[in-house]
Amino acid sequence: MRTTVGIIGAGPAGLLLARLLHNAGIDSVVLESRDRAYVERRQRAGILEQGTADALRAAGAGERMDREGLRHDGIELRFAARRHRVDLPALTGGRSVTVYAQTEVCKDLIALRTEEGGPLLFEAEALAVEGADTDRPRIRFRHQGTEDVLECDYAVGCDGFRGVARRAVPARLARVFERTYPFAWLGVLADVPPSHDELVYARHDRGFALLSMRPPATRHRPSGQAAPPPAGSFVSRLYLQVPEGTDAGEWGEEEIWDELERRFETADDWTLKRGPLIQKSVTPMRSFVHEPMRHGRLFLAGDAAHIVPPTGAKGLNLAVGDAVTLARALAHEKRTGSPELLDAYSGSCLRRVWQAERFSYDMTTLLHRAPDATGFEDRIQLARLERIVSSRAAETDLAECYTGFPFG
Ligand code: RFL
Ligand code: PHB
Repeated sequence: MRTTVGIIGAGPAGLLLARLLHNAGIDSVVLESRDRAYVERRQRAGILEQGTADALRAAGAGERMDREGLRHDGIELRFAARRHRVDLPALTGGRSVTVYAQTEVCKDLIALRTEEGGPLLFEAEALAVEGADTDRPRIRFRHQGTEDVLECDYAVGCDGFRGVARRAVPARLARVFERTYPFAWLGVLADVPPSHDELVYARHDRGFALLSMRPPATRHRPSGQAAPPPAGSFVSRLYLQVPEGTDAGEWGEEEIWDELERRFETADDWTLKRGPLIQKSVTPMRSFVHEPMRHGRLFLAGDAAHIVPPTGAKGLNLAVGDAVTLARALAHEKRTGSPELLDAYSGSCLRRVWQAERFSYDMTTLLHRAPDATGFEDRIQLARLERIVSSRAAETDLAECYTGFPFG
Protein backbone atom coordinates (compact mmCIF):
# COMPACT_ATOMS: atom_id res chain seq x y z
CA MET A 1 0.00 0.00 0.00
CA ARG A 2 1.24 3.50 -0.78
CA THR A 3 0.16 7.03 0.17
CA THR A 4 1.54 10.54 0.63
CA VAL A 5 0.97 10.78 4.39
CA GLY A 6 0.68 7.65 6.54
CA ILE A 7 -1.15 8.48 9.78
CA ILE A 8 -1.06 6.15 12.79
CA GLY A 9 -4.03 6.61 15.14
CA ALA A 10 -7.63 7.79 14.71
CA GLY A 11 -7.90 9.97 17.80
CA PRO A 12 -8.55 13.69 17.42
CA ALA A 13 -4.99 14.40 16.14
CA GLY A 14 -4.99 11.74 13.39
CA LEU A 15 -8.59 12.29 12.29
CA LEU A 16 -8.30 16.08 12.07
CA LEU A 17 -4.97 15.85 10.26
CA ALA A 18 -6.52 13.49 7.68
CA ARG A 19 -9.44 15.90 7.19
CA LEU A 20 -7.20 18.95 6.76
CA LEU A 21 -4.96 17.11 4.30
CA HIS A 22 -8.00 16.02 2.31
CA ASN A 23 -9.13 19.67 2.15
CA ALA A 24 -5.64 20.58 0.86
CA GLY A 25 -5.74 17.87 -1.80
CA ILE A 26 -3.15 15.64 -0.10
CA ASP A 27 -3.94 11.94 0.18
CA SER A 28 -3.42 9.98 3.37
CA VAL A 29 -4.18 6.61 4.96
CA VAL A 30 -5.20 6.36 8.64
CA LEU A 31 -4.38 3.17 10.56
CA GLU A 32 -6.27 2.64 13.85
CA SER A 33 -5.67 -0.36 16.10
CA ARG A 34 -9.14 -0.33 17.75
CA ASP A 35 -12.56 -0.83 16.22
CA ARG A 36 -14.84 2.09 15.34
CA ALA A 37 -17.27 1.62 18.24
CA TYR A 38 -14.41 1.72 20.75
CA VAL A 39 -12.95 4.92 19.29
CA GLU A 40 -16.37 6.58 19.26
CA ARG A 41 -17.16 5.66 22.88
CA ARG A 42 -13.87 6.26 24.68
CA GLN A 43 -14.70 8.83 27.40
CA ARG A 44 -12.14 11.60 27.56
CA ALA A 45 -11.99 15.34 27.14
CA GLY A 46 -14.92 17.71 27.24
CA ILE A 47 -13.64 21.26 26.79
CA LEU A 48 -12.70 22.88 23.48
CA GLU A 49 -10.72 26.11 23.47
CA GLN A 50 -11.96 28.85 21.19
CA GLY A 51 -9.09 28.14 18.74
CA THR A 52 -10.00 24.43 18.66
CA ALA A 53 -13.66 25.15 17.93
CA ASP A 54 -12.58 27.61 15.19
CA ALA A 55 -10.19 25.02 13.70
CA LEU A 56 -12.95 22.38 13.58
CA ARG A 57 -15.27 24.87 11.87
CA ALA A 58 -12.59 25.84 9.34
CA ALA A 59 -12.07 22.13 8.60
CA GLY A 60 -15.81 21.77 7.86
CA ALA A 61 -16.27 19.65 10.99
CA GLY A 62 -18.08 22.15 13.20
CA GLU A 63 -21.70 21.85 12.14
CA ARG A 64 -22.97 19.53 14.92
CA MET A 65 -20.64 21.15 17.45
CA ASP A 66 -22.29 24.50 16.71
CA ARG A 67 -25.74 22.96 17.12
CA GLU A 68 -25.15 20.77 20.16
CA GLY A 69 -22.08 22.14 21.91
CA LEU A 70 -22.52 24.59 24.75
CA ARG A 71 -20.64 27.86 24.82
CA HIS A 72 -19.35 28.48 28.34
CA ASP A 73 -18.43 31.99 29.38
CA GLY A 74 -17.21 31.13 32.85
CA ILE A 75 -15.80 28.57 35.27
CA GLU A 76 -16.22 28.48 39.01
CA LEU A 77 -13.35 28.16 41.47
CA ARG A 78 -14.48 26.76 44.79
CA PHE A 79 -12.36 26.71 47.93
CA ALA A 80 -12.86 27.19 51.67
CA ALA A 81 -16.62 26.85 51.02
CA ARG A 82 -16.44 29.98 48.82
CA ARG A 83 -17.50 30.31 45.20
CA HIS A 84 -15.83 32.54 42.65
CA ARG A 85 -16.84 32.85 38.99
CA VAL A 86 -14.11 33.57 36.45
CA ASP A 87 -15.77 35.54 33.64
CA LEU A 88 -13.79 34.35 30.61
CA PRO A 89 -14.92 36.81 27.87
CA ALA A 90 -14.75 39.82 30.21
CA LEU A 91 -11.11 39.02 31.00
CA THR A 92 -9.93 37.96 27.54
CA GLY A 93 -11.55 40.35 25.10
CA GLY A 94 -14.42 37.99 24.31
CA ARG A 95 -12.92 34.50 24.35
CA SER A 96 -14.86 31.52 25.67
CA VAL A 97 -14.74 27.70 25.60
CA THR A 98 -17.14 25.10 24.20
CA VAL A 99 -18.39 22.03 26.04
CA TYR A 100 -18.47 19.33 23.37
CA ALA A 101 -17.18 15.85 24.14
CA GLN A 102 -14.15 14.30 22.46
CA THR A 103 -16.33 11.30 21.57
CA GLU A 104 -18.50 13.63 19.49
CA VAL A 105 -15.52 15.34 17.81
CA CYS A 106 -14.25 11.89 16.80
CA LYS A 107 -17.68 10.73 15.56
CA ASP A 108 -18.00 13.87 13.40
CA LEU A 109 -14.51 13.47 11.89
CA ILE A 110 -15.00 9.74 11.25
CA ALA A 111 -18.34 10.45 9.52
CA LEU A 112 -16.63 13.06 7.27
CA ARG A 113 -13.76 10.71 6.47
CA THR A 114 -16.23 7.98 5.54
CA GLU A 115 -18.21 10.40 3.34
CA GLU A 116 -15.13 11.66 1.51
CA GLY A 117 -14.01 8.07 0.94
CA GLY A 118 -10.55 8.50 2.45
CA PRO A 119 -8.94 5.29 3.69
CA LEU A 120 -9.42 4.79 7.44
CA LEU A 121 -8.60 1.25 8.51
CA PHE A 122 -9.92 0.15 11.89
CA GLU A 123 -8.36 -2.83 13.68
CA ALA A 124 -5.13 -2.02 11.82
CA GLU A 125 -2.32 -1.98 14.34
CA ALA A 126 0.95 -0.25 13.44
CA LEU A 127 3.87 -2.41 14.54
CA ALA A 128 6.78 -0.10 13.68
CA VAL A 129 7.87 2.89 11.63
CA GLU A 130 10.95 2.08 9.55
CA GLY A 131 13.25 4.32 7.54
CA ALA A 132 12.10 7.55 9.18
CA ASP A 133 15.34 9.23 8.12
CA THR A 134 15.03 8.12 4.48
CA ASP A 135 12.89 9.52 1.62
CA ARG A 136 10.46 6.60 1.94
CA PRO A 137 9.36 5.86 5.47
CA ARG A 138 7.39 2.64 5.89
CA ILE A 139 4.78 1.74 8.45
CA ARG A 140 4.57 -1.96 9.17
CA PHE A 141 1.09 -2.91 10.36
CA ARG A 142 -1.23 -5.84 10.96
CA HIS A 143 -4.78 -5.76 9.59
CA GLN A 144 -7.27 -8.63 9.85
CA GLY A 145 -4.53 -11.00 10.90
CA THR A 146 -2.23 -10.16 7.99
CA GLU A 147 0.94 -8.10 8.08
CA ASP A 148 1.28 -5.37 5.49
CA VAL A 149 3.40 -2.29 4.78
CA LEU A 150 2.28 1.28 4.14
CA GLU A 151 4.87 3.21 2.14
CA CYS A 152 4.63 6.96 2.40
CA ASP A 153 6.37 10.28 1.82
CA TYR A 154 5.70 11.25 5.43
CA ALA A 155 4.72 9.18 8.46
CA VAL A 156 2.82 10.79 11.33
CA GLY A 157 2.53 9.24 14.79
CA CYS A 158 -0.86 10.30 16.18
CA ASP A 159 -0.96 7.08 18.19
CA GLY A 160 -1.27 8.46 21.70
CA PHE A 161 0.95 8.02 24.71
CA ARG A 162 1.22 4.23 24.34
CA GLY A 163 1.80 4.22 20.58
CA VAL A 164 4.77 2.84 18.64
CA ALA A 165 5.78 5.81 16.46
CA ARG A 166 7.87 7.55 19.12
CA ARG A 167 10.11 4.49 19.33
CA ALA A 168 11.40 5.19 15.82
CA VAL A 169 13.26 8.26 17.10
CA PRO A 170 16.75 7.09 18.13
CA ALA A 171 17.26 7.53 21.89
CA ARG A 172 20.44 9.53 21.35
CA LEU A 173 18.46 12.21 19.47
CA ALA A 174 15.54 12.42 21.88
CA ARG A 175 15.00 14.13 25.21
CA VAL A 176 12.15 13.17 27.47
CA PHE A 177 10.81 15.34 30.28
CA GLU A 178 8.41 13.66 32.65
CA ARG A 179 6.62 14.00 35.95
CA THR A 180 4.09 11.69 37.54
CA TYR A 181 1.80 12.81 40.33
CA PRO A 182 0.98 10.82 43.47
CA PHE A 183 -2.75 10.97 42.74
CA ALA A 184 -5.25 10.09 40.00
CA TRP A 185 -8.79 11.05 38.94
CA LEU A 186 -11.79 8.83 39.53
CA GLY A 187 -14.19 9.94 36.78
CA VAL A 188 -17.89 9.14 36.72
CA LEU A 189 -20.71 9.81 34.30
CA ALA A 190 -24.00 10.21 36.19
CA ASP A 191 -27.50 10.17 34.77
CA VAL A 192 -28.55 13.41 36.41
CA PRO A 193 -28.54 17.02 35.14
CA PRO A 194 -25.38 18.91 36.15
CA SER A 195 -25.76 20.70 39.49
CA HIS A 196 -24.32 23.90 38.06
CA ASP A 197 -24.50 25.39 34.56
CA GLU A 198 -20.72 25.97 34.36
CA LEU A 199 -17.71 23.84 35.33
CA VAL A 200 -16.73 23.86 39.01
CA TYR A 201 -13.08 23.31 40.00
CA ALA A 202 -12.98 22.65 43.76
CA ARG A 203 -10.00 22.67 46.10
CA HIS A 204 -10.68 20.94 49.43
CA ASP A 205 -8.55 19.63 52.28
CA ARG A 206 -9.79 16.13 51.32
CA GLY A 207 -8.65 16.62 47.70
CA PHE A 208 -9.74 18.05 44.36
CA ALA A 209 -13.15 17.61 42.73
CA LEU A 210 -14.46 18.72 39.33
CA LEU A 211 -18.00 19.10 38.07
CA SER A 212 -18.40 18.98 34.30
CA MET A 213 -21.09 17.79 31.90
CA ARG A 214 -21.83 15.82 28.76
CA PRO A 215 -24.65 15.83 26.24
CA PRO A 216 -26.85 12.75 26.60
CA ALA A 217 -25.44 11.60 23.24
CA THR A 218 -22.47 10.34 25.21
CA ARG A 219 -24.72 7.64 26.49
CA HIS A 220 -26.97 6.26 23.84
CA ARG A 221 -26.80 7.95 20.44
CA PRO A 222 -25.02 6.00 17.71
CA SER A 223 -22.89 7.95 15.23
CA GLY A 224 -24.56 9.59 12.27
CA GLN A 225 -27.89 10.36 13.95
CA ALA A 226 -28.27 14.06 14.20
CA ALA A 227 -31.26 14.82 16.44
CA PRO A 228 -30.01 17.47 18.87
CA PRO A 229 -30.43 16.73 22.57
CA PRO A 230 -33.19 18.80 24.19
CA ALA A 231 -31.85 21.85 26.01
CA GLY A 232 -31.11 21.19 29.64
CA SER A 233 -30.82 17.45 29.15
CA PHE A 234 -27.08 17.23 29.77
CA VAL A 235 -25.79 14.63 32.22
CA SER A 236 -23.13 15.11 34.91
CA ARG A 237 -19.46 14.30 34.43
CA LEU A 238 -17.68 14.37 37.79
CA TYR A 239 -14.14 13.73 38.95
CA LEU A 240 -12.57 13.08 42.37
CA GLN A 241 -8.89 13.15 43.24
CA VAL A 242 -7.98 9.65 44.52
CA PRO A 243 -4.63 8.09 45.47
CA GLU A 244 -2.40 6.93 42.61
CA GLY A 245 -3.06 3.26 41.81
CA THR A 246 -6.69 3.32 42.99
CA ASP A 247 -8.98 0.69 41.43
CA ALA A 248 -12.34 2.21 40.43
CA GLY A 249 -14.04 -0.87 41.94
CA GLU A 250 -12.89 0.22 45.41
CA TRP A 251 -15.39 3.08 45.32
CA GLY A 252 -19.09 2.37 45.84
CA GLU A 253 -21.80 4.61 44.42
CA GLU A 254 -22.92 6.14 47.74
CA GLU A 255 -19.32 6.65 48.81
CA ILE A 256 -18.59 8.61 45.61
CA TRP A 257 -21.59 10.89 46.08
CA ASP A 258 -20.81 11.46 49.77
CA GLU A 259 -17.22 12.41 48.93
CA LEU A 260 -18.27 14.71 46.08
CA GLU A 261 -20.74 16.40 48.39
CA ARG A 262 -18.06 17.05 51.00
CA ARG A 263 -15.58 18.48 48.50
CA PHE A 264 -18.14 20.69 46.75
CA GLU A 265 -19.40 22.14 50.07
CA THR A 266 -20.38 25.82 49.97
CA ALA A 267 -21.43 28.40 52.53
CA ASP A 268 -24.67 29.03 50.59
CA ASP A 269 -27.58 26.73 49.74
CA TRP A 270 -26.01 25.09 46.61
CA THR A 271 -26.74 21.37 46.48
CA LEU A 272 -25.30 18.46 44.51
CA LYS A 273 -27.89 16.46 42.55
CA ARG A 274 -27.38 12.70 42.78
CA GLY A 275 -28.30 10.09 40.20
CA PRO A 276 -27.34 6.63 38.95
CA LEU A 277 -23.74 6.23 37.79
CA ILE A 278 -23.44 5.13 34.17
CA GLN A 279 -19.69 4.74 33.98
CA LYS A 280 -16.66 4.85 36.28
CA SER A 281 -12.92 4.88 35.55
CA VAL A 282 -9.55 6.00 36.93
CA THR A 283 -7.09 8.23 35.04
CA PRO A 284 -3.47 8.54 36.14
CA MET A 285 -1.94 12.03 36.14
CA ARG A 286 1.22 12.67 34.17
CA SER A 287 3.23 15.43 32.53
CA PHE A 288 5.39 14.25 29.63
CA VAL A 289 7.15 15.89 26.67
CA HIS A 290 9.19 14.17 23.97
CA GLU A 291 11.59 16.48 22.11
CA PRO A 292 11.89 16.86 19.19
CA MET A 293 8.48 16.16 17.65
CA ARG A 294 10.11 15.26 14.36
CA HIS A 295 12.75 12.84 13.14
CA GLY A 296 13.45 12.92 9.39
CA ARG A 297 10.12 12.24 7.68
CA LEU A 298 8.40 11.07 10.86
CA PHE A 299 6.31 13.63 12.77
CA LEU A 300 4.70 13.15 16.18
CA ALA A 301 1.42 14.87 17.05
CA GLY A 302 -0.85 14.96 20.12
CA ASP A 303 -0.45 12.59 23.07
CA ALA A 304 2.22 10.64 21.14
CA ALA A 305 4.54 13.57 21.86
CA HIS A 306 3.16 15.12 25.03
CA ILE A 307 0.81 14.49 27.94
CA VAL A 308 -0.62 16.94 30.43
CA PRO A 309 -2.60 16.23 33.60
CA PRO A 310 -6.26 16.96 32.70
CA THR A 311 -6.76 19.76 35.24
CA GLY A 312 -6.12 22.49 32.65
CA ALA A 313 -8.29 20.81 29.96
CA LYS A 314 -5.46 21.11 27.46
CA GLY A 315 -4.68 17.63 25.98
CA LEU A 316 -7.22 17.54 23.17
CA ASN A 317 -6.56 21.19 22.37
CA LEU A 318 -2.84 20.53 21.98
CA ALA A 319 -3.58 17.57 19.70
CA VAL A 320 -5.73 19.82 17.50
CA GLY A 321 -3.04 22.54 17.47
CA ASP A 322 -0.41 20.02 16.32
CA ALA A 323 -2.67 18.71 13.56
CA VAL A 324 -3.41 22.23 12.28
CA THR A 325 0.28 23.22 12.32
CA LEU A 326 1.40 20.05 10.56
CA ALA A 327 -1.33 20.17 7.91
CA ARG A 328 -0.41 23.76 7.12
CA ALA A 329 3.27 22.81 6.79
CA LEU A 330 2.55 19.83 4.51
CA ALA A 331 0.24 21.96 2.33
CA HIS A 332 2.91 24.66 2.13
CA GLU A 333 5.48 22.11 1.03
CA LYS A 334 3.11 20.75 -1.62
CA ARG A 335 2.29 24.26 -2.91
CA THR A 336 5.75 25.83 -2.88
CA GLY A 337 8.18 22.91 -2.63
CA SER A 338 9.68 24.59 0.42
CA PRO A 339 10.19 22.55 3.61
CA GLU A 340 10.51 25.66 5.80
CA LEU A 341 7.27 25.10 7.75
CA LEU A 342 8.00 21.39 8.16
CA ASP A 343 11.39 22.35 9.55
CA ALA A 344 9.73 24.76 11.97
CA TYR A 345 7.02 22.24 13.06
CA SER A 346 8.64 20.81 16.17
CA GLY A 347 9.87 24.12 17.53
CA SER A 348 6.63 25.99 17.00
CA CYS A 349 4.49 23.21 18.51
CA LEU A 350 6.81 22.84 21.50
CA ARG A 351 6.48 26.52 22.39
CA ARG A 352 2.74 26.06 22.76
CA VAL A 353 3.13 22.65 24.39
CA TRP A 354 5.35 24.02 27.16
CA GLN A 355 2.90 26.81 27.90
CA ALA A 356 0.16 24.20 28.24
CA GLU A 357 2.47 22.03 30.38
CA ARG A 358 3.14 24.96 32.68
CA PHE A 359 -0.53 25.91 32.98
CA SER A 360 -1.63 22.29 33.56
CA TYR A 361 1.05 21.89 36.23
CA ASP A 362 0.00 25.16 37.89
CA MET A 363 -3.70 24.18 37.93
CA THR A 364 -2.84 20.70 39.23
CA THR A 365 -0.65 21.93 42.09
CA LEU A 366 -3.11 24.74 42.84
CA LEU A 367 -6.09 22.44 43.32
CA HIS A 368 -4.89 18.96 44.37
CA ARG A 369 -3.75 17.96 47.83
CA ALA A 370 -0.50 15.98 47.75
CA PRO A 371 -0.50 13.05 50.20
CA ASP A 372 2.45 14.57 52.08
CA ALA A 373 1.17 18.18 51.99
CA THR A 374 1.91 20.16 55.12
CA GLY A 375 -0.11 22.96 56.68
CA PHE A 376 2.29 25.38 55.04
CA GLU A 377 1.48 24.04 51.57
CA ASP A 378 -2.25 24.18 52.29
CA ARG A 379 -1.94 27.84 53.24
CA ILE A 380 0.12 28.59 50.11
CA GLN A 381 -2.58 26.99 47.92
CA LEU A 382 -5.25 29.08 49.59
CA ALA A 383 -3.10 32.20 49.17
CA ARG A 384 -2.64 31.43 45.46
CA LEU A 385 -6.41 31.04 45.08
CA GLU A 386 -7.03 34.21 47.07
CA ARG A 387 -4.65 36.04 44.74
CA ILE A 388 -6.53 34.85 41.65
CA VAL A 389 -9.92 35.94 42.98
CA SER A 390 -8.72 39.32 44.26
CA SER A 391 -6.36 40.47 41.49
CA ARG A 392 -7.69 41.16 38.01
CA ALA A 393 -4.17 40.58 36.64
CA ALA A 394 -3.92 37.12 38.22
CA GLU A 395 -7.45 36.19 37.18
CA THR A 396 -6.82 37.44 33.63
CA ASP A 397 -3.76 35.20 33.40
CA LEU A 398 -5.86 32.18 34.34
CA ALA A 399 -8.62 33.13 31.89
CA GLU A 400 -6.15 33.68 29.02
CA CYS A 401 -4.48 30.32 29.59
CA TYR A 402 -7.78 28.47 30.04
CA THR A 403 -9.29 29.83 26.82
CA GLY A 404 -6.12 28.90 24.93
CA PHE A 405 -2.79 29.69 23.41
CA PRO A 406 -2.48 30.65 19.73
CA PHE A 407 -1.66 27.85 17.29
CA GLY A 408 1.92 27.99 15.98
P1 RFL B 1 -5.57 9.58 21.38
O1 RFL B 1 -6.94 10.17 21.55
O2 RFL B 1 -5.02 8.78 22.50
O3 RFL B 1 -5.61 8.73 20.05
C1 RFL B 1 -4.57 7.85 19.69
C2 RFL B 1 -5.15 6.78 18.81
O4 RFL B 1 -4.10 5.94 18.34
C3 RFL B 1 -4.52 4.59 18.44
N1 RFL B 1 -3.31 3.76 18.49
C4 RFL B 1 -2.86 3.04 17.44
N2 RFL B 1 -3.34 2.87 16.20
C5 RFL B 1 -2.65 2.06 15.36
N3 RFL B 1 -1.51 1.41 15.73
C6 RFL B 1 -1.00 1.53 16.98
N4 RFL B 1 0.12 0.91 17.31
C7 RFL B 1 -1.68 2.39 17.89
N5 RFL B 1 -1.46 2.76 19.17
C8 RFL B 1 -2.46 3.58 19.51
C9 RFL B 1 -5.40 4.56 19.68
O5 RFL B 1 -6.29 3.46 19.70
C10 RFL B 1 -6.11 5.90 19.56
O6 RFL B 1 -7.31 5.78 18.83
O7 RFL B 1 -4.49 10.71 21.06
P2 RFL B 1 -4.63 12.13 20.34
O8 RFL B 1 -5.33 12.04 19.02
O9 RFL B 1 -3.28 12.71 20.42
O10 RFL B 1 -5.62 12.97 21.29
C11 RFL B 1 -5.25 13.35 22.58
C12 RFL B 1 -6.48 13.41 23.49
O11 RFL B 1 -7.18 12.20 23.40
C13 RFL B 1 -6.09 13.68 24.96
O12 RFL B 1 -5.04 14.61 25.04
C14 RFL B 1 -7.29 14.24 25.77
O13 RFL B 1 -8.31 13.30 25.87
C15 RFL B 1 -6.83 14.67 27.17
N6 RFL B 1 -7.94 15.11 28.02
C16 RFL B 1 -8.50 16.37 27.88
N7 RFL B 1 -8.05 17.21 26.94
C17 RFL B 1 -8.63 18.43 26.77
O14 RFL B 1 -8.21 19.20 25.90
N8 RFL B 1 -9.70 18.85 27.51
C18 RFL B 1 -10.23 18.07 28.48
O15 RFL B 1 -11.22 18.46 29.10
C19 RFL B 1 -9.60 16.80 28.72
N9 RFL B 1 -10.07 15.97 29.67
C20 RFL B 1 -8.47 14.25 28.97
C21 RFL B 1 -9.54 14.73 29.81
C22 RFL B 1 -8.00 12.98 29.15
C23 RFL B 1 -8.56 12.17 30.11
N10 RFL B 1 -8.01 10.88 30.19
C24 RFL B 1 -8.82 9.71 30.15
C25 RFL B 1 -6.62 10.71 30.03
C26 RFL B 1 -10.10 13.93 30.78
C27 RFL B 1 -9.59 12.67 30.96
C28 RFL B 1 -10.20 11.86 32.06
C1 PHB C 1 -14.24 16.89 31.24
O1 PHB C 1 -15.39 17.33 31.05
O2 PHB C 1 -13.97 15.69 31.04
C2 PHB C 1 -13.18 17.78 31.74
C3 PHB C 1 -13.43 19.13 31.84
C4 PHB C 1 -12.42 19.97 32.32
C5 PHB C 1 -11.20 19.44 32.68
C6 PHB C 1 -10.95 18.09 32.53
C7 PHB C 1 -11.95 17.25 32.06
O3 PHB C 1 -10.25 20.26 33.17
